[in-house]
Amino acid sequence: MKNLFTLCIIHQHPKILLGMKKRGLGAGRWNGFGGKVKEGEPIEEAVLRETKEEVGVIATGIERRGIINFEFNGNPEILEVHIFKADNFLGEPIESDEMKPQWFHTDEIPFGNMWSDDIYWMPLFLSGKKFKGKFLFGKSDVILEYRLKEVEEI
Ligand code: 6U4
Repeated sequence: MKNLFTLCIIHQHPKILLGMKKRGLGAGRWNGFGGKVKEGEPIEEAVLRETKEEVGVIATGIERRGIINFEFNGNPEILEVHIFKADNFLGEPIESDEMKPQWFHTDEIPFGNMWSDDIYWMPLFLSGKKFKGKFLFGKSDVILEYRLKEVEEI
């Protein structure tokens, strides 16, 4: 079974906007904004909807940069996460029930308190590359296996 998710990172060099996830999948970690794509919903609409819901802004200049499949050992569900970059936004970031936003300098990204795969693909993301990959997690989100490659088109 495959479920589609979005992840939006607002990148205004040298800073990125992340949110501390307050509940649900990935609670207690910094992450971009996003969530499950609804049945029949275009992915580009889903990423804008979730970003608005979670941080109160309308992301602009969005571009799809990565697709990563995540699997958890012993669980047949695959999370296919589409990662977008937004270079601007309308409105002001505000805290929601789900996320507390904060800007981070790209040299001070809190990888120790993020999903453990982020440190692998974030350098590609920050340098403007497109990428595809797959991560298999074991217990406590330890990475058992991964593949990650830069691609020309996504
Ligand atoms: P609700 O509470 O209904 O909005 P739902 O929409 O199902 O939840 P949510 O918001 O918890 O999902 O979305 C999970 C978010 O975490 C998505 O933006 C995708 C992201 N995500 C999932 N696995 C990830 C991983 N391994 N690394 C990462 N982000 C991940 O950086």
